[in-house]
Amino acid sequence: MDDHIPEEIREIYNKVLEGKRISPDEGLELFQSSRLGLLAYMADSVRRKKNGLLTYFNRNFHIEPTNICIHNCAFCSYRKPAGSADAWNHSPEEILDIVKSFDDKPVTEVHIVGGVHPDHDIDYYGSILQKIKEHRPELHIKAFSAVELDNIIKKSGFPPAKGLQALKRYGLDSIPGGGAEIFDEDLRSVICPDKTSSERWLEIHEEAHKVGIPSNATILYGHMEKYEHRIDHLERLRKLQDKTGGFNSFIPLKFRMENNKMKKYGEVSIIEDMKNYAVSRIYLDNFPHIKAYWPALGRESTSLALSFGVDDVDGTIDDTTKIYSMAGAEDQNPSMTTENICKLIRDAGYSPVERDTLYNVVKQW
Ligand code: V47
Repeated sequence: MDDHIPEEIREIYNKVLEGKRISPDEGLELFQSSRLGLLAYMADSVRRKKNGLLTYFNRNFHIEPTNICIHNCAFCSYRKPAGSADAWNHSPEEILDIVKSFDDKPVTEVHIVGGVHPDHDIDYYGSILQKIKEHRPELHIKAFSAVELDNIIKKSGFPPAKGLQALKRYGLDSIPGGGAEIFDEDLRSVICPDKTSSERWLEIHEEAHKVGIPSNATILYGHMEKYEHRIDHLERLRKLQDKTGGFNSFIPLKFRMENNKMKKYGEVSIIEDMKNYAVSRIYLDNFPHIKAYWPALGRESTSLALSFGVDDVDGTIDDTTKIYSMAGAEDQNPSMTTENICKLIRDAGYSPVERDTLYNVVKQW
């Protein structure tokens, strides 16, 4: 194999196979390399050292409390103005009713994320958490992106650690990775100008980790960013993970272009998707898991991504999220049975494992 490795990446290839960390310049070199098979081989070797052939999924559902939002991100297809016919804003009681509709299903996680409604505060979020925990204490609540948390913590007047501790007492178990978008400040000022800064996003995750709340991280890629911006994003995450160790998984989110103001950038190819998974796996040597979020990526690409470093495909979802169907993803009603997910994983040559949110094994399928 070594004879076929181009000179410019031979050193990087050796480093990756020896389990050594690569530098930002080396990460950039990998993005610029067009040798997709080689990237797959390197990323797969990193994933095998960490997770063998195991590929994780869980049984989960989403609740989106509102699609009304004080922010107006250019990539968002989901936000609606308050008062419009298709805007919604659920009360904590209505959210509990949605949770109750899953009483007869063996779900282990509810993922709650939505717009930043001007009226929501820490009491509203606390009430949601408390009601769910009273009703179904063992259900893991992965809730509220750092952008939602930023808003309610500011409103409460608490320092981040105190606000997060309060939410933890109400029942917050972990934080999803949304709102990271792309950390570069210049790009952020174009695609989500008035939103939580990168520094604040990282601060909230750091404080969460310190008070014992684990989290995920995302990147929104495939729009106007350059490879340098992706590496900068990965580097900021890798540094924070060195400090706290609180991230579970990294989730690259492919930009989908329908019904939003960024359609002019189009969507990147499947080659670019796979390259992005592979470089993410190789670069983030301190992240235990890389997730392909199938409702955003599509099922076939998700299956393929398993050969490019991905070891997690998220969950069954049960048709409970609208964020990606509105942005043009193939699955307009995203839902997979456990059998569908296991087949998708086996077809790619890997072994399906049902996990809980914190990657404890529920069942090896
Ligand atoms: O932050 C919004 C993205 C995110 C578009 O932690 C878009 O397990 C592409 O964070 N094209 C929210 N992406 C979803 C999210 C998430 C999803 C799955 C699992 C986890 C986890 C977290 O969705 C937003 C934004 O980056 N997004 N619009 C779009 N048009």
